Amino acid sequence: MLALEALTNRVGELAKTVGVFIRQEANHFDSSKIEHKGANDLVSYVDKEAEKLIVKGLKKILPEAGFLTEEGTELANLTDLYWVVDPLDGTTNFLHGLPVFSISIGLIQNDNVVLGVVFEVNKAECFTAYKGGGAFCNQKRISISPIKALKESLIATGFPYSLLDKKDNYFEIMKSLQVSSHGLRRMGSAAVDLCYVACGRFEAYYEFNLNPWDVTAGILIVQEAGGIVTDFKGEYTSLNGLEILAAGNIHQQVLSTIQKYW
Ligand code: 2AM
Ligand code: CA
Repeated sequence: MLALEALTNRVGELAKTVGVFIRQEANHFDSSKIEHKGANDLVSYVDKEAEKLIVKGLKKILPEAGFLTEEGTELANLTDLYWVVDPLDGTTNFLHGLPVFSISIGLIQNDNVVLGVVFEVNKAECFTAYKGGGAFCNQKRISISPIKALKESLIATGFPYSLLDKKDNYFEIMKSLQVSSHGLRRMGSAAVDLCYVACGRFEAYYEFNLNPWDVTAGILIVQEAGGIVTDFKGEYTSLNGLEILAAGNIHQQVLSTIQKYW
């Protein structure tokens, strides 16, 4: 049996330490240091260095676990116990000097997320959860928004980088939700979007075509805060991030809108 509470605390401390590094680098970052992984897919030495620090720390905390990491510091090793790491979620914000970016670390045991930590660097908010233990922000218990009406809700989304043949469908969903809610927000860090659903700042968040490291930790944090996370069919989402809808009480209302146009 993993001692999940103690593990979560140690991972939270690690994320905060690496967050200090990222924040320092943010103060003197210049755009000549940006590399392109693909169109719109940016990375810097900060992502890579932060990932090395995280992997080193996690190996000390739980030597037997494998890794799935965005920058590939470790070869993917998806055994019955592995970490899923995004060292910098919201890289585009970071590179443009915008404030919303985070570290996201999840732990998967036998295909279930059992631990999630998201550290939002600029507000220094550490969101944590472990399976069955509730969700927390800086050690204080958090829960989803009590709001039940779509028209009183604030909804987060992203603009997917690859829309394939779904571009018009996606914009129809956005149009519909925009006029029937308090509005839409596009923060640029999926991990932060999920945590903001968990603590009730957003009533819902949906996106398409993400990667596992963007969503793994945040999914558990939403669930432990009382929220629902599904794909666009309304079924439990596997952790690939391809379709994700996370919400509290308005889950069914947003799902219906998505399904009308998807
Ligand atoms: P990243 O910053 O770690 O790359 C923003 O809506 C979300 O999309 C972020 O979580 C961001 O993660 C992710 N993202 C950024 N570029 C992407 C790309 N080219 N393909 C898929 N997801 C991307
Ligand atoms: Ca990243």
